[in-house]
Amino acid sequence: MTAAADAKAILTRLGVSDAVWTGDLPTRSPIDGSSAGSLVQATPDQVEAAVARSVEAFKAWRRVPAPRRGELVRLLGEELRAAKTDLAMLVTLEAGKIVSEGLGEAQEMIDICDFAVGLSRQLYGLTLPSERPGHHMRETWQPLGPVAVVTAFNFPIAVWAWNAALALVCGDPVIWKPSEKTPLTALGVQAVFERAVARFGDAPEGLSQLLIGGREIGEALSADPRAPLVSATGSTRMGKAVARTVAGRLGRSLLELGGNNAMIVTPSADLEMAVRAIAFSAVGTAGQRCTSLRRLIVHESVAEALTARLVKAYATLPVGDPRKDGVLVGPLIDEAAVTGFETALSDAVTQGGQVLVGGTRVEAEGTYVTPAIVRMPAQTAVVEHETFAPILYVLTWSDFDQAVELQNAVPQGLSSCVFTDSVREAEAFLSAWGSDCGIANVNIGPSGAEIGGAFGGEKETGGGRESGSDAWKAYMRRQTQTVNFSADLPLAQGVKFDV
Ligand code: UN1
Repeated sequence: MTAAADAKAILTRLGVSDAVWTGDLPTRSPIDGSSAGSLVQATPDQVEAAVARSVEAFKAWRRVPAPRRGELVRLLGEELRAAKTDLAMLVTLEAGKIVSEGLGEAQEMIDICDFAVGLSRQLYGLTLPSERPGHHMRETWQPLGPVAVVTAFNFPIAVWAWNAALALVCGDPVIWKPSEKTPLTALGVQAVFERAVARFGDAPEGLSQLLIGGREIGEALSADPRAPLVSATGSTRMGKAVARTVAGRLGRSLLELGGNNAMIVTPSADLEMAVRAIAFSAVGTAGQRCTSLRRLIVHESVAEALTARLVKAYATLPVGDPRKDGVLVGPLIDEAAVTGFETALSDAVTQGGQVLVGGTRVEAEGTYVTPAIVRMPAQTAVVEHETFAPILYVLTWSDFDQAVELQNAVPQGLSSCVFTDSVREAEAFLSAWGSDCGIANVNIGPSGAEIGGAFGGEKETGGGRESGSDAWKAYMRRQTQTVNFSADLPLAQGVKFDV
């Protein structure tokens, strides 16, 4: 069976109707290039109707007590557990992740549901002392309204869950526009969501809607004032377009865009551990995570030893069908990604780079390449750019402050890490003058964050924070409330206004 046929069979098992296959959005598995057909896309009228339905759903959902809203997310978590292997396999078949990473992504959905269930009994505000006698002030978090969620191909389901689980407990309906490269996993998730809704019983219709299609859907949602929040994950170019449109109507956007993540390796680093961390973060998901390691900034005294070990490890990396046991590197998402990989490598060489290992297309059906390590003389233009493919640029340093400066001297600011046994270096890296990224790690790679922390980054990464900690606040509106329980009407700041 082709990968596409496998994916179609899973969708049928999850209860997705065959009617979805009667459209013109082509689908394709990067594993073997196979297609199971083309999908129906949402028309502009359907997008309009979905937003209208979401507005109605909001009117009902915001009245449901938050812990009861949490019950829906608890059921969603149960349904996701039951469907975990099917959804994970869809991720493998459609996005090309190895089985363990597909399962990890499905687990990330389950984890955020658990988090959101607990959150549904918190959503805490503040009480504040009023300067006026017999008055009471408090700060409350209220539901915001329909949330438009635009997701990327590389985490085709977890990022929806980060947004949806929080939005739903916060009292907001969701309208989901998945990447046109991964609509099948979205259809699978939507079917699982509908199961949770059926078990919940009295959820309003259209609490989470799926709109399959191209960028014009994202554009319509970004422009629509009925969606107070647009949460978008993808390229910096896309994010800037969303930000402009949403800002034009003074809406809120939550952006999670490109990363150009680095690891600083110091002389005291445990190189054995560093090699393992580098391999997972630079090569895992075929270098197609926002958090993938792209720059290795290594002290000159250990550069030779470390690169020699890495080259050895890369030389035997199992690249191939991600369904097979032992394979660690699946395909790139499509032909355009292979072209991007090849162009970046030839630019790197033009800019003085030396390819130490990998960097070639694998002759096979599907879009496979061998992960590359490139030694660079300096942080040239190609290194400052995020290429969504497994290319690791190696730069060297002699002074720690210089290494941190180099790390921070790129337009993106998502994730970062240092490998060191020195408390001074570790704490300096985590200090106000250290890493400028949203995520900073010590002795672990830059990728594979847990859901409990806020996820996102600075500068061209977009500034948004999703997932754990208090990221939920982006999905609510803050209200300052003052209640007068006295029989007088004193004014603030001592103002007198007697009529
Ligand atoms: C992404 O690449 O868009 O930290 C998200 C990680 C994953 C999420 C990545 N938990 O690598």
